[in-house]
Amino acid sequence: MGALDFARGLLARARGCHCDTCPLAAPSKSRRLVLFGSPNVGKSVIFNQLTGVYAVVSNYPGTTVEVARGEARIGDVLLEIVDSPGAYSLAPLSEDERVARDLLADDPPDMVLHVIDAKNLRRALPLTFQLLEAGIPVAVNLNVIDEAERAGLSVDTDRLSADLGVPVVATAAVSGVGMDGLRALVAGEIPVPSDYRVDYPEWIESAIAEIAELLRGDYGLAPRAVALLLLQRDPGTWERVRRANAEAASDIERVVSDAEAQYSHPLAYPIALARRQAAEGAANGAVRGSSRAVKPGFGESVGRLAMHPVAGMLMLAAVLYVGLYLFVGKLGAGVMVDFLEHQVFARYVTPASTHIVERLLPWPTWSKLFVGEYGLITLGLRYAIAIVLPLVGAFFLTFAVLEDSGYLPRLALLVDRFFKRIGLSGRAVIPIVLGLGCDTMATLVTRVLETRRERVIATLLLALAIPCSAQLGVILGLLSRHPLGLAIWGVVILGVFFLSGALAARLLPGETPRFYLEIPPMRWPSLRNVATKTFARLRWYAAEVIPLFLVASIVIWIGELTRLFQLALTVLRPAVNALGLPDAAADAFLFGFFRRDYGAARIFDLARPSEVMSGVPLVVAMVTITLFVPCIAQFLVMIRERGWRTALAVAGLILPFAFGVGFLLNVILLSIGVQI
Ligand SMILES: Nc1nc2c(ncn2[C@@H]2O[C@H](COP(=O)(O)OP(=O)(O)OP(=O)(O)O)[C@@H](O)[C@H]2O)c(=O)[nH]1
Ligand SMILES: [Mg+2]
Repeated sequence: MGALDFARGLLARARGCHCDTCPLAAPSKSRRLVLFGSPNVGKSVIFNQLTGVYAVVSNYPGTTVEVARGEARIGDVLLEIVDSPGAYSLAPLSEDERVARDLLADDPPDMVLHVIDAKNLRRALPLTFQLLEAGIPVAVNLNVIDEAERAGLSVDTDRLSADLGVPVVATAAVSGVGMDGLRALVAGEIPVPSDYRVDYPEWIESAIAEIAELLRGDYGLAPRAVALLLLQRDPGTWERVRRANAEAASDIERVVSDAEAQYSHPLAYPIALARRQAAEGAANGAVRGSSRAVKPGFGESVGRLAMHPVAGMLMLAAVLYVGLYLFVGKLGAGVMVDFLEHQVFARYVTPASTHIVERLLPWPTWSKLFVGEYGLITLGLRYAIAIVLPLVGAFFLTFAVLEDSGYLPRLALLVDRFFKRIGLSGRAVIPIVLGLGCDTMATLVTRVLETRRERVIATLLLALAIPCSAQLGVILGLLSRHPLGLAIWGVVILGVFFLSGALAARLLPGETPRFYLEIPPMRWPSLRNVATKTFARLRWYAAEVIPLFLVASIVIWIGELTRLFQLALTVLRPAVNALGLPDAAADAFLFGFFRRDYGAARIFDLARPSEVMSGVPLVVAMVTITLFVPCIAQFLVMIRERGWRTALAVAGLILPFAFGVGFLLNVILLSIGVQI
C-alpha cells in the first residue's frame, strides 16, 4: 500500500544517504533506539528531527499506526531510530498499541526513549515504570516543555532523574529547543537499567515472584514485566506463554487465579493503583506550579465551542463550507482544474504531444497508446495531473490545517452520540474523516479502533459511503452549480452511511467500546508542518496515482486492440442504462474499478459539456460512483488488515448495493419529477 511503500522508500533513501555513500569513516558504535510513549506527545516530531526522515505529525492521538525507521549518526555513534505508535501501557487495548508493545518484546532495543508531554508527567510515569520493569535501558524525554512553562509548570529534571535512576532531558521539539541535549543523551553511554521499583501490595509481589520462577524461555521483556502482564490477563502475553512454556502454563494459571481470588476486581486495578501512587510521589517531588491557575486562552475557548452540541454543529457546518465547498470545490475543482486543463493541457501539452507522437509513430494503433481517446498522455496523465492532483492537493492542505489545530478529536467527541448508533465510538471519526482524503490510507488507520467489530464496521463504511478527496472534489465541482443536486447527493450518502452502519452494528455481535480519547490542546497550525505534510502526501499520492493511471491507459489500449474493452462496455451498458445514464457513463464505471478517483475524473470529463450528462442522471451517477466498489489499492489493504473473507464480503456486497441505490434513486427522482 502506498503509505507503507512511501515510508519504506524514504527509509531506503535515508539508509543509502546515511551509511553507504557517506564520506566519513564508519561509525565505531551502532545501536537501536525506540521512541516510545503515549499518543500525541511528539514522538514523530523527534523522529523527524533526529533522522531527517518524514513521519506524519498531527495534533491528535493515534497519528502513527505503523513502525517507522530511520538512521542518525551522532558523533561516532550510528543510531537506528524507531518511531512507534502511541501506547498508554504495555498491556495493549488497541491494535496500534499492540504494534508498539510487540516492537519491544519481539526484538528488544538497546535503549528506549520514553517521550512524555511535560504537562502530563503524572499520567505518563506509570508507563515509565512499566518500561523499567521490562528491564530495558530507559531515558526520559520531557517534551512540549514550552506549553508546560506557559501553563505555569516547571519540572526539576535533576530531581526526577535522581528519583527514578534514569537520565532525563527536557525539549520543545517543534522549535528545536533542547534537541542538542537529547542528541548527546541518546548517543552517550547507554543507561544501566534502573533499580527503581513500584511497591505493589505484598500478595501481588509474591505472585510476581512465583510466576517469575515458573517462566522459562525468552519473552523479550524481563520476567517481572511478563508476570505483571499475565496477572493483568493480557491476551497476547498469555498466548506467548502457552506457546513457549506450555508445561508451566497451568501452574502459572493457578498462581494468577489464586491472586485473583484475593481481590474483588480484575488485578489490573490494584496494579494500576500502585503505579499511580508511585507516579504521584515522583511527580510531586519534581513538578512545581499548577496548571489550574492559568486562564484558558482563545484556542481553548474555540475548542470548547467545537464540542458544544449546538455551537459545535454550526462550527462543523462552517468548516465543511469553507474547507470543502469553497476551498476544494470552488478553488480546487473550479479554478485550479480549469487552469491546468484549459491553459496547460488543452493549449500546450495535448497539441504538442499529439504533434510529436504522430510524427514519431505514424501508425495509429501505436500513437493511440499515447495520444488517443484513452491515451497515456491525453487521458492518463491529464486525469492524474490536471484533475485529480489539484483536488487532492486542495483537500490535503485543508486537512493538514484541521489535523494540526486539534479540531478533529473535538469533532470526535461531538459526534460520539451519533456514531454509537452505528456501532462505532467517536474515536472512529479520525479514520472516517481521513477517508475523505484517501480511503486506502484510512483503512490502515482503523487500527486505532479497539475491537474487531468496530474495525470491520469502519472498513465497510469507508469502502461504501466515504468518497475520497478526488471523488469529493469532482462531486463538489460538478454539483456546486446545482445546490439541489448536491443536497440530494449529500442526503443519500449520509443516509446510506448511517443506515448501513446501523445494520452492520445489529448484525455483528459485540458491544461498542467506551469512548476514550485524549483531547489535545488547540494549537495554531504550524505552517511548516502543514506544508511538509501536504507535500509528503502529495508526493506519495503522485507516486501511487500516476503509475496506476498510466497502467490503466495501457490496459485499456490492450483491451481496445483485443476488443475486450468494448466487450466489457457492452456488458456494463445495460446496467448503466438501467440507472438512466447514457452509454458514455459505462467507461467511467469501468475506470472506477481501477481507482475511484479515475472513475470520478471520467464523469467530470463527461459531464462538463452538460449535454452528455446533467440533471437527474448526473446526480444518480455521482451517488452510484461514490458508493461503487473500493479501488484496487483499498481492496489490497482491506485484505491485509481484515483478511480475505471480510474483504471479499465487503466488496461483493457493495457492487450490487451501489447499483441498487442508483436504480432506486433514479426511479424516485423521475417519478416525483424533480428538476435539477
Ligand atoms: N508546542 C509543542 N507542540 C509539540 C511539541 N512536540 C510536538 N508537538 C505537537 O504535538 C502534536 C503531536 O505530535 P506527534 O509527533 O504527531 O506526536 P506522536 O507522539 O508521534 O503521536 P502519535 O503518532 O499519535 O502517537 C503535533 O501537533 C506537534 O506539532 C513541542 O515540543 N511543543
Ligand atoms: Mg507519531
